[in-house]
Amino acid sequence: MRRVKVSKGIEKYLEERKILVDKALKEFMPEPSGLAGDVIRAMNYTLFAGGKRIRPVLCIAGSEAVGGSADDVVPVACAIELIHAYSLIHDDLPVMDNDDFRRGKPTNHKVFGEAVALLAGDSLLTLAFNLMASYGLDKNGEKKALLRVIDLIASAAGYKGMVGGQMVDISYEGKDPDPTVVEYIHRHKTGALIAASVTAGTILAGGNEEEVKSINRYGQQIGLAFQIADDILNIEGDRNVMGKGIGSDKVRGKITYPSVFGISESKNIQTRLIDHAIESLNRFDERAEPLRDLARYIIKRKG
Ligand code: GRG
Repeated sequence: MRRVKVSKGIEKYLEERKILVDKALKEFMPEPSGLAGDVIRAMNYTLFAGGKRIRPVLCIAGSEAVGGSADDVVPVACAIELIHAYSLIHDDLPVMDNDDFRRGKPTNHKVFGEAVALLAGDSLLTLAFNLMASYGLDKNGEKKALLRVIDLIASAAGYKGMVGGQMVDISYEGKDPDPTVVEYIHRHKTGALIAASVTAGTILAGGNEEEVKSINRYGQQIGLAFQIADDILNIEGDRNVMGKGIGSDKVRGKITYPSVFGISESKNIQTRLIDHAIESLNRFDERAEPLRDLARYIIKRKG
């Protein structure tokens, strides 16, 4: 197995962009108040309970790769993080994965109860679309690109993407490992939103169609590699870094890359995906360097 080297600079890049995203999220999020304050409290709880902010950072990096800036895309990058937070809350519910801990903290329903957690997820999802629509209403011009991005993100989050992947994931629990099914689950459950994040950044920054296509290909490849890395961390990860239980996939009979291909071959597949992702960026100059480093980081991360 070949070792992949991650540049030290990527950690600084991630940290700086994460600070920017966190600041914007704080500005966008409502304070818990009024009769419905409990649901706002629950939304804020998961949104600010840690998290790497990898999807919004990818959105920013997708913009920067074609000469755009973080400012051009921050509202959309934040909207994507709201969608991600919703998916985690719902994923942890007893009717889904029934997890008690995430990011080292009790899951949303453990703190607020199942009904409030369900509503908090629903309102994070809907708030994401409010945020993108009001950004469009504020902006002069470029509305077509924004509508295209909203359409892309809605598809990636819904039955054609994340929800579809989750559907197959839960319906195949306990069934025989199958390579076609596991690829479908991972590309949809996790890969779709990751690919949409980086592609959205490129579209909003005015990337041309060839650039958008290449970035989308890159996103699909790192998206699949990201979930394979998650499968491997569920076996080899450190509970303290992960902030959640290890080994849960096996207990639940989940179809994962290691259950289909074994750990060693899963690592080889990951490395090949990252190589292909980086090749997709051949036509880009040094402004795409963070994307190349993010691809390598995705399979080297510890949590
Ligand atoms: C529609 C009822 C309903 C539920 C939807 C679609 C869905 C629930 C859940 C799928 C989302 C999910 C949990 C995918 C797994 C992807 C994954 C590896 C999540 C963790 O992402 P990180 O590592 O998390 O980016 P942090 O904590 O860094 O934000």
